Amino acid sequence: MVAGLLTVGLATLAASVLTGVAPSSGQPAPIAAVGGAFIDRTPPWLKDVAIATFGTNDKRALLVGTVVVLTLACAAIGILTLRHLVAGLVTFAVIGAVGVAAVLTRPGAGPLDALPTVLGTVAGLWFLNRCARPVGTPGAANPGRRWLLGGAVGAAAAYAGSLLGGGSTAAAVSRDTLARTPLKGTKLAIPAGADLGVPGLTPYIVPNEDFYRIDTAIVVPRVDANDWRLKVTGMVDREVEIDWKSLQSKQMQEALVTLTCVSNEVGGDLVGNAVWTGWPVRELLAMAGPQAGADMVLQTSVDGFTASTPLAALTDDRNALLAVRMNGEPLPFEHGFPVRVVVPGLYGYVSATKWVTELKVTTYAADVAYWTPRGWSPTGPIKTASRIDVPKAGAVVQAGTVAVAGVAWDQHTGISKVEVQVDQEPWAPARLAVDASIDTWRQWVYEWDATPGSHDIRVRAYDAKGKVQSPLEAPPAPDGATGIHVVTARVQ
Ligand SMILES: Nc1nc2c(c(=O)[nH]1)N[C@H]1C(S)=C(S)[C@@H](COP(=O)(O)O)O[C@H]1N2
Ligand SMILES: [Mo]
Repeated sequence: MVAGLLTVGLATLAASVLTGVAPSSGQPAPIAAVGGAFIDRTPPWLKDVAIATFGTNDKRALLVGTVVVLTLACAAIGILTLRHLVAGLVTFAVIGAVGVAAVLTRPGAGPLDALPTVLGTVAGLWFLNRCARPVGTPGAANPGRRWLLGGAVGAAAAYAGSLLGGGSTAAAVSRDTLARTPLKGTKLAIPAGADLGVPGLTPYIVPNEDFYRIDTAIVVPRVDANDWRLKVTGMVDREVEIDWKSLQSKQMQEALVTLTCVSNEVGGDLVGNAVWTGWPVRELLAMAGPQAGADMVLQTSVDGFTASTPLAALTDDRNALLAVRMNGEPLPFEHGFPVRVVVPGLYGYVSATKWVTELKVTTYAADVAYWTPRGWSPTGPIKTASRIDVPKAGAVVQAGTVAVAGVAWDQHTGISKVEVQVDQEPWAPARLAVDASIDTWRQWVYEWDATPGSHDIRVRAYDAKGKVQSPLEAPPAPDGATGIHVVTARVQ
C-alpha cells in the first residue's frame, strides 16, 4: 500500500519533471513556465528578498521549490486517488491546466508550446487511472510493473517534449558554425599592464564561464541564428529588419566593455569585463532614421524582457554594439546568443538585452520597460564604484608587505585615482593598472605594510573628472548601490 503510494507519487512526478526538462525551442517547459509566470508576478520586495537570500542561485531555488511543491502535490494526489479515483484525477487535471496556462501566457508562446504539458498531463492521468487503483481491483497493474510503467510514461513524455524542441539542436549547430566563420573588421589589442597579475585579484578579462549571469529567463532561450531577426520599429522614417546573414557580413568592431548589474551590492560580484565583437547599433538605427522627439529605444528580447535605453546612448560615438562574440567566442547561450546589445556606461537592465529581437524607437513618456514598474529607475547610468578582492574578508595574512588589490569602475567616464585607507589612517593612493579603456574597470594595488592585529581596509575611487565615489550607503534599488567597500583582515 505504502509502496503503491510512493510509486504513484514518484512516477507521476517523473512524468511531469521529464516533460519539464526536455529541451524546448526557446519556449519554457511547464515547470519553468510556472516558475517564470511566478517571477513576473512577484512583487519587487519578494524578488529582492529572493535575490538577497539566494544570490545568483535564485532561479535554481525557485525551480527546486516548484519541484518540491509538485512532489508534495503528487503524493497527496496519490493518496487521494487511492481513496477516491475521480477526485484524484480531477485534481491532477487542474494542476495540468495551471501548467498549460503558465506556458501559454509566457511571452511569445504559441498553442504548440502547450503540447508537451498537455501530453504529460494526459499521460499522468492515464497512469494514475491505471495504477492508483488498489491492488486486486479490476484494471490495477501489479506492483512490480508499476515502476516499469512509470518509467515508460516518463520516457515517452520526455521524448515527445524533445521532438517538439528540435530548435535547440539547430541553435547549437548555428553557434558552432559562427565559431568557424571569420568576421570582417579589426582586431583589438589589449595593452600589457591592464592586468596587474596579483594573486586573488579578478582577472582584467573575465573568462566566459566565470562571467556573472543575470536575467529573468528560467530556461535559457536557445535561438537558432538562422531564424534570428532584429526589427527596428516605432518612431522611424522606415522600419528595417536585419537577419543573421546580413549582420554577419558587416564590418565588425571589437570593444572592451565592463558590464555591471544595478543589483550589485557594494563589494559584490555582479560585474565583469569582456571583449565584445559586434556591429554598432548606431549604424542600424541610421538605416531606419529615428524621428525628432524620440528619446528612448525600447529593446525587446525573444523571451519578452524589455529594456529602456536612452536613444542618445545608442547613437553617439560610444559604439554601443550588437554583439555576436564574447571574448572571441560566439556568445554563450546564457549571455544572449546569437545577438545581444552592449552599451558602455549603463547598467545591464537598461541596456544589455540578450537574445535581442526588436528595437522600438519611442519616448520615455510612451513606453516602460520590464523593471520600471518593479521599482527601478527607467534610466540607469553606472555609478563610480570600487571593490577589494584581496585580502578576502576575514582573511588571515602574515605581517609585512601585503598586496591589497581590487577593481574600480565608472564606465564611459573612466577612473583617475584609487585610494586605500587602513583603520583611521589617512587615505593613501593605490597604484593603477594601465588604462585600457574608459569603458572598463581598472585594477589597482596597494602595498600595505601590515602589522599584527585586526584591521579594516577601505577603498574609494575617483572618476576621470576627479569626482570621488559617494560614501553614502544606499541600497541597489532604485538606481544602484553606493557606499564604501570595507574588508576586515587579521594580521599575525
Ligand atoms: N533578455 C534579457 N536580457 C537581459 C536581462 C534579462 O533579464 N533578459 N537582464 C539584464 C541585466 S539586469 C543584466 S545585469 C545583464 C547581465 O548580462 P550577463 O548575464 O551576460 O552578465 O543582462 C541584461 N540583459
Ligand atoms: Mo542587472
